[in-house]
Amino acid sequence: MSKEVKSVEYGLEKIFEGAQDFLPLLGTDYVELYVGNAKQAAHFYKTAFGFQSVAYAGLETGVKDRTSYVIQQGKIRFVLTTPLTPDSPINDHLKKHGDGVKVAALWVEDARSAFEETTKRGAKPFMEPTVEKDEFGETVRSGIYTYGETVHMFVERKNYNGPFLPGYKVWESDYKPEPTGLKYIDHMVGNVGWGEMNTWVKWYEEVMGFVNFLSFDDKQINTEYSALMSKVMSNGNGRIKFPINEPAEGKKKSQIEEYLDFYGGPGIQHVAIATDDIITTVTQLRARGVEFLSAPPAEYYEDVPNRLGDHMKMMKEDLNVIKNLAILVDADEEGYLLQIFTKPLQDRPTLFFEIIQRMGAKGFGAGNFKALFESIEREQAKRGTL
Ligand code: TYF
Ligand code: FE
Repeated sequence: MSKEVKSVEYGLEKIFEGAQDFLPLLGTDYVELYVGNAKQAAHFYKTAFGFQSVAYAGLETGVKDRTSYVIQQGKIRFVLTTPLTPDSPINDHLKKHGDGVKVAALWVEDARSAFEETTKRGAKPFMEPTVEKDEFGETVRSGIYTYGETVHMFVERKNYNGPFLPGYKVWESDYKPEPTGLKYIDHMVGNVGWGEMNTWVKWYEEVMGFVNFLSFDDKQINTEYSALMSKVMSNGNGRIKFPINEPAEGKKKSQIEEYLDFYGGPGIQHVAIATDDIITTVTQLRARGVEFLSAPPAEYYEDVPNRLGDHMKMMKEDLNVIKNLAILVDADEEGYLLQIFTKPLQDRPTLFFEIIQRMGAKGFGAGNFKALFESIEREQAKRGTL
């Protein structure tokens, strides 16, 4: 059931009551993927999604054991990292998890205090506060583990104005595919094991000072075959949202369990990226070969006016265009939202992207869950993992 967390207006921000401010977060800083071939992955994310080259670290910059490519679009910054030598610990991560998100980095005012405040509340350290310097200034970074082998880095960059982080050089590239309208990361979802969701909800509350502002149980999130539970954690200003999913018992295998099997444990399931023109974005992405989950049946779209109620009047998108692109539509009290999900972005059925356009709605498309999960199950059935 949806737990009500009161929110109040505070200046321009909505502040969730109950959230603690011992860990003030300025935003998402970067998302780092460990991948088998960073050069090819960078090309794929640039070509398919319209990211631009920003920075590079590797043999040419004196880094001996890995290569990292930094790409950006809007406020979204991805780092694609691959090991260069057999003894790099990144290989262990890759062997176990395949390509996936290693780091969800958060931009902070004070990375030392972020480390101290979270580790004293029980966070497992990943990296002690570390000063890094180059000709562009200095940064302080620290890091803690969250679920599985996933890490939150804290990045303090007020004394730095280089391309990315000290040690990286500008990556000049003549290849600049058109951006596709991707603006910022709306949320990042983690999948955790059976019975572990509430442990991680408590972890985000106690260690990070977050609040649980939306919950979905297996009565709400189920299809004929499978089920899951989900709780959305948010920081105080609502800018950082980390929903957490747990599999639930159904007639067949939950998509969360499939993820856990192939990822070898908990990890980040999807990164939701905001656009303010989903029709243009999705049209572009499709033209570049991005594959999306299949459309729900025609009745789903016939029911949209009913589901949107009053919000239908403010909907400016053409429902037929929405339908032809297989975009999903949902509404809550405050407005509506449009969303669509890619197929997995690598061979293992693990990480995928969501593209979302919020038109006032603050929710997560609960009204789409059934259609979405049925579409995921069609894919699971093809893989023989349902
Ligand atoms: O982030 C969310 O909650 C929505 C819906 O396995 C969702 O995007 C929930 C679970 C899931 C896929 C999408
Ligand atoms: Fe999502």
